[in-house]
Amino acid sequence: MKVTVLTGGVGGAKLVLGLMHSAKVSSLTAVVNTGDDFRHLGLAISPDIDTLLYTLSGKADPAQGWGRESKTWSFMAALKSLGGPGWFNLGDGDLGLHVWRSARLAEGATLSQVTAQAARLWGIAPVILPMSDDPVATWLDTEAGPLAFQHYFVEQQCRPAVRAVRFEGAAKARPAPGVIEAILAADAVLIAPSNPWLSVDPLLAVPGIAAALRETRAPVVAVSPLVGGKAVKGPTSKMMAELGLEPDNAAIAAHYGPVIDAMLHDGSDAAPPGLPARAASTLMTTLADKVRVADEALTLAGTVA
Ligand code: FO1
Repeated sequence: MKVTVLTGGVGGAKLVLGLMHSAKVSSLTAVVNTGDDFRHLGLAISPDIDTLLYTLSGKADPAQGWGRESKTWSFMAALKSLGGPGWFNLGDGDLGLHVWRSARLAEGATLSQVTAQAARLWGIAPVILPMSDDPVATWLDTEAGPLAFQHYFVEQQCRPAVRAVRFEGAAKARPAPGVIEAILAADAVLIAPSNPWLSVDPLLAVPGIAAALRETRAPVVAVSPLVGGKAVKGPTSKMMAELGLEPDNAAIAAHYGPVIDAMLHDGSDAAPPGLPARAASTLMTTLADKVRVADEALTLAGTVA
């Protein structure tokens, strides 16, 4: 089965890893959120692409999910000793990717090209596509004023109440080469259990992507990020409350609207009304869990095809 998955963040990378190991999947394309991307200390950081590259090549730090395993922190210690910013942690091993990417972009390569090159060099078989090669930046309007995504997520630890989320540059961004084709040519399209408002909406804000999801003949299945009314990681349910929504699958399904055809959700939560749905245990701790959740989502896709 040819599968395309829209993903962002740590939860999304777990599902993509499960899909990569699923016997049902013959070819896999991951379209990745780049709204979290930013320039930090002159470096081009693409956190969700980094997380996927590390996860699929077996390099991810297993405890935190992001960043490279076996970290040493000499760079951060030196930076802090000079009064440099210490809120965003770059392990010594992570710097290799960030410095290399920044140099390749400065030479004129696109983010798609740099990402494909890293995937090839690290032996990753699935195709990894940024949602766009054009800059898109997620901003949050909060009770503490406007915050760029990483300042909200990492520096402020998601504390300020969110009033609105916006994606700067999205209206003018073009889908990266291959994104629309991967959605239209798939047998099944999945939306990973990433935060719908922070990690999936940036993808849907790039002109052409939501239209392709509506147009594709493939069933589009969202995997809910909720387990027992809460996200496994991150601020999804807190944000939903701040936006005046119930933290449930009905609100998530309503948010995605006509873009999705079905939802896989955890058995501890109610199904969204009026939408084909399947309940399963969606907690992805072991590799076997990840493959099982991937297979459950594809089984559901098969029933709505
Ligand atoms: N997440 C954190 O919570 N703290 C960090 O210091 C941090 C550093 C970091 C460096 C490189 C990178 O690729 C990701 C990093 N992340 C960090 C994760 C990042 O904030 C992601 O955007 C979130 O996990 C949301 O997807």
